[in-house]
Formats: sequence, C-alpha cells, structure tokens
Amino acid sequence: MNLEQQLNELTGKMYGKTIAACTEAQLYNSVLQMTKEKMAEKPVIGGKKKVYYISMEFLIGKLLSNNLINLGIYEELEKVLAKNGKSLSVIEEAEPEPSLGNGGLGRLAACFLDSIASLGLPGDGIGLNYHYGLFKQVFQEHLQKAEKNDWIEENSWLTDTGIRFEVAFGNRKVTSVLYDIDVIGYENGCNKLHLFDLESVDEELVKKGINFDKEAVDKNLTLFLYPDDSDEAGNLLRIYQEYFMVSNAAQLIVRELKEKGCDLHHMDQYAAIQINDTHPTLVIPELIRILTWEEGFTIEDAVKVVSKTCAYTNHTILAEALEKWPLAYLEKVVPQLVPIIKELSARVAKKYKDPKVQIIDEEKRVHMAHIDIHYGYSVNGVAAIHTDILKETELNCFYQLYPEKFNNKTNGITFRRWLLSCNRELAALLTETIGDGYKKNADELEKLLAKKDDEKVLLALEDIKKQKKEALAAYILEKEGVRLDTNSVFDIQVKRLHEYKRQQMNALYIIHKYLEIKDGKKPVRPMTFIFGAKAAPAYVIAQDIIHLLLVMSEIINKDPEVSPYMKLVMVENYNVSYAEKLIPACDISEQISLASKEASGTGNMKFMLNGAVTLGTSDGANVEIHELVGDENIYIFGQDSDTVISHYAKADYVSREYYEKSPVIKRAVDFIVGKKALAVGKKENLQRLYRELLNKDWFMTLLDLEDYIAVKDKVFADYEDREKWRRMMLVNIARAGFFSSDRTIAEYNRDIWKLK
Ligand code: 26Q
Repeated sequence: MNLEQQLNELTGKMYGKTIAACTEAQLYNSVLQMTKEKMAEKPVIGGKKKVYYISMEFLIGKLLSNNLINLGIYEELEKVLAKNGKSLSVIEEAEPEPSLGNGGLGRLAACFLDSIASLGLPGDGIGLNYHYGLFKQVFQEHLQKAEKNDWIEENSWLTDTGIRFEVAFGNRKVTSVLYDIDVIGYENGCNKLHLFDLESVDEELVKKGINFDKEAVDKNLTLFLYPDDSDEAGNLLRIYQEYFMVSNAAQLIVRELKEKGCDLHHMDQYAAIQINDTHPTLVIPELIRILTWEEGFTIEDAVKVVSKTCAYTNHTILAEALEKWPLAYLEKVVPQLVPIIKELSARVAKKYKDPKVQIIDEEKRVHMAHIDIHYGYSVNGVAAIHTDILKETELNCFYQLYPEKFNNKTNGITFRRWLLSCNRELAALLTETIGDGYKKNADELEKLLAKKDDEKVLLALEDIKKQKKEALAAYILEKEGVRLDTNSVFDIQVKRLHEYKRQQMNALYIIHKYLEIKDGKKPVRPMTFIFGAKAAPAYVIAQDIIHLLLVMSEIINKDPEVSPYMKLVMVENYNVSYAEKLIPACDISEQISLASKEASGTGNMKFMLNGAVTLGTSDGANVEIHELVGDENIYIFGQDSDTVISHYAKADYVSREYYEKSPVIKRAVDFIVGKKALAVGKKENLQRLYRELLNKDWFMTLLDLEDYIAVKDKVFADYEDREKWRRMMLVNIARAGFFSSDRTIAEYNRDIWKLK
C-alpha cells in the first residue's frame, strides 16, 4: 500500500471520510496515527549499555514535522496531501505543543534525545507528564497573566505502556502510570521518552488561573511544572515531584537491567545515568536505598557502583538557582532517604574538612550539587567559559578534589528541527549549493565558505531571509495585531525573562532610539524590535520588565511620528513553535547577558544557523561563536567575565554612578517613570523597576549600556552595507556546524557514557 492508500484507509476508519473530505483537525489525527504506526515498525536501538537521561523538563515542541522528516516521508506526504487539496503546514498547526519545559535546559534535553537516536545510540529520556505543564502566558493591561496550558488531547504521541510502579512518601503511597513517546532518529531506529504520571491525578483541583491545592499531593503531583527557573522554590511540592520522578526512574532502570540479565554489581557496564542539573539528584540515594534494602548490597558496594553510573551536568552558576533543601523538608517528604543522605554526608565529612564541600551544611541544608559531585563520576559544564568558571571559581574547591571528573560539553541544537524543519527554504538552498551531506555531517556546512563571493548564493540567502520575514510578519499580524515592515531590520530577543539576560538593557536602547526619533533623528531604515519571554509568576522584577516592554510597545506603535521608523512587539506566549517562526526571520540575534551568567545559551546557536548575526557579550557559547566566525562576523560588546566577577568580589559596582555620569543613560532610565510611560503604565511597577535599576541593578545593566548603544548603532549602520551583511550571514551559517547536538552527543558518548 502506498502512503496515500494508507492514509485514506485511516481517515476512512477513523472518520468515515476520504482525505479530501476531512477537516484539518481530523486529518491531523489521522496523520498522527499513521506516523505513530510507522514509528512503531522501526527497530528499537539496542546495545549492551544504555544512557538514561533524567530531566524535570523535556521541551520537545510539536512532533509531527520532525517525526516525518526523521522517517524520511515528509516530502512524500506533503505531495499526497497537496494532491488531495490539503496543506501539510496547515495540518501541522493543529498539533498542540507539549508543555513540558521552561526554557534552555528542557529544550537541550529534547535536542539531545533527537541526536542520541540519530546517532543510533541506545538512550531514553525519563521525566514527568505534566498535564498543564508550564503556564500559558496572556497579556492583560500590559501585565503577564498565567493560565493553565491544557495540551493533552485524546489522540496524542503518548502511549500508555501498562507499566505501573508504587512510590512511597513519608505520609502516603501513590501509584504511577508510565506513558512513552517514541523518539525516532534521523533515518535511524527508535528510543523512548518515558513520562511518568500519577494514577490518582485530578485535573479538577485546578481552580482559577493556575491556582490549586498544594497540599493534595496525591492529586496534584503531575499537574504543573514548577514555573520558576531561577529561584529556589522553597517548596515541598517540588521535592515531591523530584522524588516521584527519580523513584520511578530507579525502578524502571533496575527492571530493565534485570531483564537484560545484568548483575547489579556491574550496573555501570549496562547503564549510564545523566542527571540534568540537580533536579534528579535524589536518584543517587534512591538507587543506593534500593540496592541495600532490596538487593542485599553492602552500603560500600552500593555507593561504589552507583557512583560509577551517575554523571551530573551543571547548567548555572547563579547561586539562587542551586538547589539546597532543608533537611527537615526531606525528612517530611522522603524520610527513607534521610539516613542514606546522612551517611553520604558523614563519609564526606570524614574525608574532607572544608565546610564548602559538605553535603549537609551547618544550617542543616542539603546541597544537591554536592551529592552529585561527590557521588557521580563526571561533572560537566555546558560551554567552555562556563566550565572554566566552574573549575576556577564556583566549584573550585571540588575541582581541587576531583580534577578528573570535570569536563566541558558545549551545548548543541538538533539541525533537524532548527534547520530542516523550521527553514525548509534554507535547507533546500544548502542542498542545492553544497549537496546534502551536511544533513548527517554538520561540519560539511563549511563547504559554503567557498561561495563567500558567489553573488547568486548570497542573493538567494537574502531572498530566503526576506521570505521568512514576510511569513513571520503575516503571523504576527494575525496573532498580535501588529503590522511589521519587512524592509525593516528584525532585531530579536527571545528567551526566558531574567534580569541577568538583560531584556531591560535592550528596552533602554529602544527608549533611547525612540527619544532620538522624537528629537528628529530618524534612522535610515525602520527598525523592528521583537521580544518573547515568559517570567516566573513570583519573580516581581521580571514582571515589571514585561510591563515596561508592553508599555513601550503601546507608546511606540501608536505614535504616528515614531511608528514609521520603529516597531516594538512582545509576542504572547513565546514557545518552541513561535521560536520556529521567529528564528529564521531574524537579522540581529540579541545575546546580551551579563558576562559569566549565561552558562551557554542555545538560542544563540539557532539564530546563527539561520543566518542571523549575533550582537552579544563575551558570555556562554557566544565566546565560541566569536572564535568560529571571527571578529568581522559578530558584534561583541561589554565587560568580560573576569571584570564582572571582580566587581562582585569587590562589591564595587554602583549603578547610580553610571546613571549620573551619562546623560544618555540618565534620560533613558528617567523615561521609565516619566509622564509618557506613567500615562500608559502602572506607577507601582514602573517605579519599582526604576528604583531597582538605580539602587541595586544586581546584574549590572548600566555597566554595559553605553557600549551596547554604540555597538548596536554600528550594527544597524553595517546592515546598510548589504554586500557585507550577506557575507556575514553566509559565514555564520557555514560555521554553525560545530553547534550540532550530534557533535555534543558524540562527545558525551566518547567521554562520559561510552555506549558503543
Ligand atoms: C530549581 C529549584 C526549584 C525550582 C526550579 C528550579 C530550576 C528550574 C529550571 C532551576 C533551573 C532551571 C533551568 C535552568 C536552565 O534552563 N538553564 C539553562 O540551561 C541551558 C542549557 O544548558 C543553557 O544554555 C542556559 O544558559 C541556562 O540558563
């Protein structure tokens, strides 16, 4: 049976209709079913040893397009549908986006699953099936409101495995349900994403917005993903979730190992467990508990084999994002682990006297990262500069003890989603120009460098950028009601909202430009500034920054004197699907974090791959982008990480001094609480943000603002040298091969997992 016959049979069975007679939603469901069946026919990737990637977040995005590409049937299906008067890209819109992650760490986990399978390595993800996941963002009165995100439909990629486990907490026992999502490699076999759910979960618990009874753990555990990706939660529910995840993970792993006939004393020869940030750390004491209580191990043997199996990835140096749980919380939620954690802590205390490396500190808080470092065999950072900072500063005392455990794995992104799927036009041009070898070997993108002076290729690149800007403009007009000029420069900053990422610095630049236009200084070409960001609901200053952006967009877009020259859009509910539309349309990629604070960033890589030019600080993977493209193909500004770290050490940064000595800075900052802003926005929010910038500015916005303005002005000026800009686009694309997550995963496998 050919594809058309198969699909017709399915639409007939499911809806009693032909392909042509189906609605888009019916067709989506039928295509979903057909794709699932085709994936189920693919061989499971086998091998003696398997990696288990445990993560609280898997920000997988919509799956249809990627699964079709990886199965190698995208084009064929597109044609079949077209023949029947249907459009695949319209059908793709019908898929709801799974809401299982906050940001970078979750999206990285998703890219990794794609690359593990695409390299033909055995490796499964393990996480939670949050019913409402991360909140849906809506804007009301220039403020962010959080709503539940009801993403699970009757037909979905989830398959109930029939597997159930018991999970015991201090005060109750619950039953889990295991759902699997197939992860298909690019022209390869299948792995799994295992998502655990709670049998007794109760969606009715959710009242208005995202409020629910926090105490009803046996009903709420898998309702929401904790929306905070920075601050310590201080929240028992988060520990309940973490333990629920790792208890299930440990049971699943032990079960699979036994099925393979593995003697658990040699567990490390059959399994590698990658701990994605500290959130799954309790898997270490949980495995030790299972081995000693249920498998008759001595504590010595259990500690030894678990330590040879578990490896830890650090994603942040922000102190407030490192999990430290009060022992009393653990006593309440998981009393069975407390004696083990105490034993692990005592062993460390006996060996090392330095208080900085203890697991349980003097205030009786348990440092999760310290468990991972002492009782795991690998500690990795996610970009070169980040790993250096871990070794030299943040985790230096641990590096002294275990230099051999530390290693760098610069992040990557899957080119299947971030090129082949989101920018089919660019992929086609690349194939035409350099052949399609780059699809399996990303380094082949370098072949494009030979076309650096080929006018035909350069103009084609520019033309694709224009097409993508037009497609984005149409989408933004429909969704946000703002009309964009596709001849303007598209400057985009999309990422979680956090002070260290400095969306507020970008806002101050925009205020500065607005004031210049009001003064009569018009830009030679209109500018379009686009933001997308969710803020943790409890993160007050982040809410205030969103407020400022929404207020500014109203002021700018409604001012007839200004709006022909600039537009500002903050898109609502930024997510993976939105990213797939925004990134290909971008000219200037904003990567402006305070140096030392962004561990890596991965959006920066996606923009580069799609031909945007980076305007950024020497932070995270920007440093490596800079090395790859050279000074002439990137715009770097601001103080470097050594300078920033020294400001913190000496506590000598005073934002008010920068405000007072620069009239430009003063004017822009004052605008936040000036008449115009207050006429549109809320006094409380705007004043709070103003005071924060002047009196604290912990992430040093004003430190880099003058340099930012100067360099950004230069970027806009350079954009007018179209020939130069096209070449910059080309070089950025050509040098992006290093950031394929296939390279990252090959390194994880070579240095840490050693699977095949
Ligand atoms: C911790 C405790 C309690 C509640 C929540 C959390 C929490 C949740 C999520 C802490 C951190 C996160 C997420 C962090 C994250 O996304 N980090 C990003 O990871 C990317 C992948 O490595 C990097 O590229 C980014 O630089 C980094 O910010």
